[in-house]
Amino acid sequence: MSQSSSIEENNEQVIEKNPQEKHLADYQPSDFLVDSLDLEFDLYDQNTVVKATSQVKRVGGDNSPLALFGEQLNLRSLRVNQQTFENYKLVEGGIELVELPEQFILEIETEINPLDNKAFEGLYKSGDAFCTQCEAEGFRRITYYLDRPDVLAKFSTKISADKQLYPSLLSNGNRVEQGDLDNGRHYVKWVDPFPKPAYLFALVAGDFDCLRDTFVTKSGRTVDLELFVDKGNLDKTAHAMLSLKNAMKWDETRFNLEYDLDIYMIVAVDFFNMGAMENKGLNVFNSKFVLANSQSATDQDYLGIEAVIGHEYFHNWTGNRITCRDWFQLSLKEGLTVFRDQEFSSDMGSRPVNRIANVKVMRNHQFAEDAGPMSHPIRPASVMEMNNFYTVTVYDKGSEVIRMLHTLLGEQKFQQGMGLYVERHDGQAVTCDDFVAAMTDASGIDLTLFKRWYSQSGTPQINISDHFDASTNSYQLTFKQKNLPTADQKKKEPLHIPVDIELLDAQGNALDLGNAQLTKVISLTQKEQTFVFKGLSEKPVPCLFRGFSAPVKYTYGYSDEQLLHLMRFASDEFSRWDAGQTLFNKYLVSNVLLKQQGQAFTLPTLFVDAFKSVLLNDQLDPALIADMFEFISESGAMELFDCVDIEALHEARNYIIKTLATSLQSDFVTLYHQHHVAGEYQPNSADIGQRKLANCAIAYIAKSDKTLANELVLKQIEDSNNMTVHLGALQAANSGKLACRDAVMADFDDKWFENGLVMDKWFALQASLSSDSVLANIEALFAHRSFDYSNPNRLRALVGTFVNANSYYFHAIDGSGYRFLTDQLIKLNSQNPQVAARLITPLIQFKRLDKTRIELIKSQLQRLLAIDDLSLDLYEKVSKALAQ
Ligand code: B3K
Ligand code: ZN
Repeated sequence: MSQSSSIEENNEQVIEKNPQEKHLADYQPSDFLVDSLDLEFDLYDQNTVVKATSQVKRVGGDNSPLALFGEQLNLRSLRVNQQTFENYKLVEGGIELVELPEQFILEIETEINPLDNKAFEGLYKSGDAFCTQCEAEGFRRITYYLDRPDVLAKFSTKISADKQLYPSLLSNGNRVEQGDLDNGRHYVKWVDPFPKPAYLFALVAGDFDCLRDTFVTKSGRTVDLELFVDKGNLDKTAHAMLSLKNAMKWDETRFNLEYDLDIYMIVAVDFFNMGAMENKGLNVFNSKFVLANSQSATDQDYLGIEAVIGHEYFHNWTGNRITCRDWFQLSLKEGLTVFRDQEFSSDMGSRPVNRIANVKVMRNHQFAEDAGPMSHPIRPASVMEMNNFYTVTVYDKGSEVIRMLHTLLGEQKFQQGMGLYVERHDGQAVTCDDFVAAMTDASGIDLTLFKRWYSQSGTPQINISDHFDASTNSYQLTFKQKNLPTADQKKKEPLHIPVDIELLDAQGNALDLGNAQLTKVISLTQKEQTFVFKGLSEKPVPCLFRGFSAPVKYTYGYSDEQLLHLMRFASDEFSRWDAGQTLFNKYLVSNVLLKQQGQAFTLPTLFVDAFKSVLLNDQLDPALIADMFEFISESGAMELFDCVDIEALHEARNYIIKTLATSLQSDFVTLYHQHHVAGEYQPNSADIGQRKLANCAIAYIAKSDKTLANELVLKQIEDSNNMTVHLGALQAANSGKLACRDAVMADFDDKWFENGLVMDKWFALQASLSSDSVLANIEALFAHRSFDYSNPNRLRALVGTFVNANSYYFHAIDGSGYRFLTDQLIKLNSQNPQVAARLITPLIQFKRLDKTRIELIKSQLQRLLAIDDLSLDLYEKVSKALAQ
């Protein structure tokens, strides 16, 4: 790959400009618009013919050429106003047409090869079915087109295919025509009445089972709901359908948004790069987020399905009806839609448990991204490969930014803002600025400063100190805000940070913060600010950033006693959990230091007592108790250090967990027996919480009394009537390396080897085994009867779990983990660069490692850089990592 670079002055920052980078600042509206696009597909495995007829008009740029994007296409013919047209040239990434009339009909015929498309972008085959994935820039692999989100056209789609092999021919909108053709073929024509960008186009052809249902909208329209799955999977569709109906109802109730078409279809496919895709009226889903029954899916799978079904459904308004002007605005739809799906899950289930799960994503993944070579604001300013920006920053931090707006405005004003946003922009392609403007105008709240969150990357660090003056009964809280430079941006400004606080007295009661308010949201807007609370008779324990009110790292010199106080008395259950996490992290860091100084690990009695009181608190939701015992991951914990000692971190973390397991063994055993749910499987919050706590307990028992745990595991498997309980036992056997481990793993394999999705759980267990032989096992498992290297789910389960969740072995000092991952990336680079670029993450986030490991990693990155046809997806990440 050839590179050249020039230096450009940009504000005060000197930024090296890579020619392959596209910049937000360079946005130009299109000189041409498309009123309608009529597509005809003649489907064949290796030579599908696509006829695209569009009505195009010039809206700007006097004589500029019409530049259409196109990749991997074989052009068969091109006509303008019914005449063969020759004023075009094929260029890198597309085609350029010149000397065009102001308004014209453009007909393009291309041929494509879906069978050979293993990148799963554009039209491809998933098993026996044809399906598409067009976001972000996949439509250009189907035909030459203005494949950009601000070009909205009315689509119609006619699909012809073999009738026996492909009885279902699906696309966006409403079915308007169908019939038989010669040679055993048939066709269906679809018309989508809503103008849309090409990334929302979808086509599916296959032989499916279908679950049908209906939903009556609040205005009384009946919508047909159709869920297509591979033959034989109908018994795994009920939960997805229920989730869809719940999502439709919830969006009407909470957001006042109603579905618009007469039909909503979801198709589950096995080969899919991500979770799912919100194509208008025809969602395509990774089967992982559709298929579930009690035998094959865990509680977590059920919750994941509810969240993703909700997410894609909510996109119908936040994404489809109102879309993005350009891809830099991705968080406009993704951050907002993640916020909406998080709220949906919280309203359907436990709010604190959901909040904890959201915050874990931030702390275990997003903070590291923000501190690494791919650091970017939620609205990136420059991008090489758009697929690289479907990130935890754009999605999850994006959602945190929306959540802060919600905190600052309150539900009522926030919903007024949403209403105004929809009223103003329905049918348009807009920007994040437009969204914030609607929020500002509806609420009357000035968000000028707040908007920095959209353009500034990095995790703010907030240091908090306090002072109590007994003579004046006043309490001062001082906040210092630090925004360190990141890989993409040197200069930083203070951000507008909402801090939700509560002050607790010695008895654990919340103090009056004025006007009988027991909690309060204060706004930080400067580098340093002090807030004074009057009329307090004692120094309180401050509960800060309740509910994780801002995506920041914060420190306050909490004593152990204060943390214990918060764990007991904070009114916000999230904050109780958070205090437990802070306590854990504090002793994780101190024990790592002890180890480095050659001293023995140690924990104070108070530490164990604090967690014991959690186990004994029968007022707490069992799910929350289980969460209190799930600590920051080893890779997430790297963020707690400037330079991390991998061995010491691993040992210290194990030591603390083992100490809790041993000291609280009898309590875990009691809880285990109390929370074992008998009877029919129900995926409701109460039962889910019980199973979660029982599985947590058995995992801890497996770390203290192996004989007892072995017995319990075998019995649990024998008695289990659902996957959650079965897998919980397996996890305990695997993480505790119990005597029965190999046998129960082999039994599971025998039982489930034909079900790839279930086997992913087994592959993930294999990959997370804490053993010197783990890597050799993984290499051998590539040949396992259930493994398929071209299936992204299998790869994520085996390779992804190892590199992300088995940090200690991934970072082995002999470099074997790094070499292994690089080998896989080289294999994947040409086949599926998108999946490769996702798997590389732990290899580029190396700045907190020691010199030896950094050198080992860099030499692997150099190896990647040297391969002939390195994809832009990998090049962007590798080059940024090496530039660090
Ligand atoms: N919008 C899709 C993601 C597309 C990713 C393209 N690489 C799924 C979602 O966020 O709902
Ligand atoms: Zn989304």
